[in-house]
Amino acid sequence: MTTKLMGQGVQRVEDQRFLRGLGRYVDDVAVEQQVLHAAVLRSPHAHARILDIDVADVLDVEGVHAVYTYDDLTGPMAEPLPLLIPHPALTHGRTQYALAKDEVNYVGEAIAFVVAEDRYVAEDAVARIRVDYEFLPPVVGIAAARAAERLVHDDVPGNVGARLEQEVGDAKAAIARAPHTLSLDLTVERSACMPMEGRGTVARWDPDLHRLQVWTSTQSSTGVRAAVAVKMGLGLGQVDVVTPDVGGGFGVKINHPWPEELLVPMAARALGRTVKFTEDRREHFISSAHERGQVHHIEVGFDDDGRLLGLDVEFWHDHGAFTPYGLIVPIITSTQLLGPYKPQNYRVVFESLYTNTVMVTPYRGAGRPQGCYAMERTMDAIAAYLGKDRTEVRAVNFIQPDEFPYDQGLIFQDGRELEYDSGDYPASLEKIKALVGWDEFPAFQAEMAAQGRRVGIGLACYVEGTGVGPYEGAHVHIETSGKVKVATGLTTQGQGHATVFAQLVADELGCPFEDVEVVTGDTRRMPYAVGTFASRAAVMSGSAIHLAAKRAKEKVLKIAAEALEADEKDLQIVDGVVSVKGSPGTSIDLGTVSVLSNPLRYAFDEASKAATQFSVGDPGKPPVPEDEEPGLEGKDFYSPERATFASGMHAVIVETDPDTAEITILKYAVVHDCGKLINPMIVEGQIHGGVAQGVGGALYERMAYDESGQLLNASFMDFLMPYVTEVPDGIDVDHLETASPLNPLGIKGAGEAGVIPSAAVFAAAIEDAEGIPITAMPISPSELFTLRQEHSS
Ligand code: MCN
Repeated sequence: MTTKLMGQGVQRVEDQRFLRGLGRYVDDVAVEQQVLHAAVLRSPHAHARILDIDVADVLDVEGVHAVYTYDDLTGPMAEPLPLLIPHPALTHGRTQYALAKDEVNYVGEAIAFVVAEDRYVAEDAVARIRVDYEFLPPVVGIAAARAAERLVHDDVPGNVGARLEQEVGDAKAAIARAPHTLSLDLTVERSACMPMEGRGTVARWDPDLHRLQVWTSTQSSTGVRAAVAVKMGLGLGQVDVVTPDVGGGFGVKINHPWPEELLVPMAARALGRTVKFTEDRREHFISSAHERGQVHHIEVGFDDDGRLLGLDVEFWHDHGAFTPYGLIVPIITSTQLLGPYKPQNYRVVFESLYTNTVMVTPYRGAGRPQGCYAMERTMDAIAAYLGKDRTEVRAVNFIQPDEFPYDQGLIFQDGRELEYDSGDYPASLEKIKALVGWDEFPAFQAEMAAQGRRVGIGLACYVEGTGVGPYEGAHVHIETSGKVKVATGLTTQGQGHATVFAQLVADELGCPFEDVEVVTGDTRRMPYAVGTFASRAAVMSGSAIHLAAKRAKEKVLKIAAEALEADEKDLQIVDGVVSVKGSPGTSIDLGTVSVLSNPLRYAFDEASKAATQFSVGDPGKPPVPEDEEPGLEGKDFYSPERATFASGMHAVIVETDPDTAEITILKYAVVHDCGKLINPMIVEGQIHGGVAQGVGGALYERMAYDESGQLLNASFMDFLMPYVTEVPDGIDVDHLETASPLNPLGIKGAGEAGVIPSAAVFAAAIEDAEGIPITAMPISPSELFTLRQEHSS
């Protein structure tokens, strides 16, 4: 028997291509001479009324083909962009127009769209557009939004887009009765992901077929297709969206559609030419999306052991100028903040606030990093207050392995109760303590202190609802060559999907791994799909692919049984050959079974695996068993009952320089439980990538807005990202595999885990090294330096 590939660290099939520069991104498609290029005029002001736009000078520029402003938009294109995830509490949801109408609400908002022979001409033409503005006072930051002395949207009182409260038990009463209480104020600054490839879209209109072909760098091809069809008054069947390689998404590319994803197809149809837009880095900073910015106030009551008796959390979420993704980020914070713990009484209330800054959409981790930070800092504060070990306080609050499924009593975005399916938090804690050397650390700290060096250790725990629905599908097709083509509608941004999905197909079908080719993000191949976000591909597409391969296998066995005159039950498939068990000579390969499944009987050349000629076969005999359709394929969809809960714990040891406040990572350890692993090497890669991103979020990255709403660090010269020199050399990862009972393979998601506990774990470690409370993240060396001075004075 062939060895099962699930669970093995199979090398990524994608890497050869990527490492040799053969990746094919949106900017690489449709590069023929005739392509027209687009550039966007963006608002230089955070808040202003548009009095007049003068484009008279633009069309005179040689090489300019068109210029569009709001007044040129018609029909659905002139309506606001869709609010993708509405929520009843979002009483004042607002989305932007593809091109600003009457008013601009953040620096970077698109005002005009120019299409020209090349990008240089387009940019020059943009510079000739004159706009008359009436300046309006901007609202920047959570404090200004709460003060509500100025409004972002005239018709949104107090700048409050939504207020949502949930309560389990009676938190305030429990806190009032508790033997010990604490209160904390914790801030996380706004930040954003920085994919190597920015946003980009190409569109071509076929006037004969009345079809639109779009290539776009997205996390949801089907989402873009739906938006383009709706906005351009086309049928879904008239729009094909292909997502080639994507150089990173991290959440920012799930916002479907971006204005440019609509304007490019609109211009392509109007001009009858292929049109392309590629975002530059400054545009990414000021006109894509940000996240993270939240301020939290926490009241907690606990007993002598640190057991949570009541937890009352209020937080304020900076939503930016618009709410395309509804309340998804703060709802995730509010419902997954509790992590692996079971407070007996919990109240959470948040306000989602408008500010004149770039809008917020989910960024890897999506609200969980903030929630984890709030909860874990509370745990650390309780331990410090009681003089207990931080791990002990956590352990007494864990949901125990025999308590699953565990219902926290909270309602998620979809209106359903949030229930954790499985986990083993005590076992994770033991593993992380061993991995980081928790018990040995105090001796090391004392030894270092004797040398005048400051070291600290931090630990943080989290859970992550992964693999959300509603569905994902897969199509498995065995070709006459014996090769297997697998199509899934979701897109891929570097997660190694082509490898893991091939592993699953090879396992189920019994074909060689090398014979499986995975196609993603092409609406022509899989028109019904949702997309890649919320760490859902492994659970959703993995399950759908497993089920589709199972169907294909059933069909293979039926046809082969007839061809081999054997009973299906006696057949096995090994290395792409179906044979009778115990009689290996009686066999037929998958390619030949595929030939047999076709009503047009091909004469097949075994050596070249090519069809040489065909006939219609025996007209009196159906090509496949009576209850089967022709063709050797399997298709299936998977729709989960609810999200499956992955979990994990991170620990870090840092050293802080007593003079310069430089923060050095001495050790970083991760214990992660994403259920059954498909490919541990890929999961570890995902975790390493997440940790690197988390290091950036915890120590360096913030969006530095000034009071007028200008983003002062909108370039890589000023926005600090960690380089390889700042990311720990060895990130030790250990796995726990608590199978999910919710899907056929027992898997849970892993793609966001690495980034969730970063702010929490670094704040804890720096606090331990310095002995001063860390309540605002990120914390760079200069901020640590200032904190020290404040504390010593
Ligand atoms: N996996 C596995 N076994 C499991 C769980 C996962 O082998 N039990 C594998 C999966 O098969 C997949 C990878 O690990 O190859 C991540 O799986 P999953 O958790 O399902 O996450 P998705 O594939 O849905 O990816 C989305 C997730 C998110 S939400 C963001 S944001 C993110 C991330 O993945 N953006 C990324 N990782 C990224 N990695 C790269 N390189 N680029 C991005 O933009």
